[in-house]
Amino acid sequence: MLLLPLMFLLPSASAKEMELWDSGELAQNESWSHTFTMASNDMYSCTPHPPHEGFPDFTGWVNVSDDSDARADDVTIYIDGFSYQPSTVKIQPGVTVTWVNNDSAVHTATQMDMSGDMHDEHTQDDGIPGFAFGLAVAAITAASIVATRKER
Ligand SMILES: [Cu+2]
Repeated sequence: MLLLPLMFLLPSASAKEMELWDSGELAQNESWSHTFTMASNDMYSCTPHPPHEGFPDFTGWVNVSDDSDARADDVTIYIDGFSYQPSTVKIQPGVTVTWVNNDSAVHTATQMDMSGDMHDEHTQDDGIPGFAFGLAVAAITAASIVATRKER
């Protein structure tokens, strides 16, 4: 009986793997690398200098696909003059991207949360109904256990 709600909780475990990637703070000349394994189209920005706080052009895209024009070799993106250069890279799964901060200011390369946006609609939303339904089943199970105990 207890296994049933656990099965419905599993989709929320897979949703956790969708954790957003983040370089953390990079001082001048520091770098950070991330290997992209799955097809995706990730938008990213700098946490201390986000688009909505006066840095509308300080964003980048990492497009991961098997397309013939996607790069198979590892890529370096330079953070220079409050911009990502190049700002868009198109790579194949398995490619490692390295960000190097050339500015004296501290920057990050932080994946933006696109949940609610069409980009990640089905991957982000899948876990939530499963999780809610799992909670409901768990609540009913707990209630029936309590009810059973009261009968004794
Ligand atoms: Cu910055």
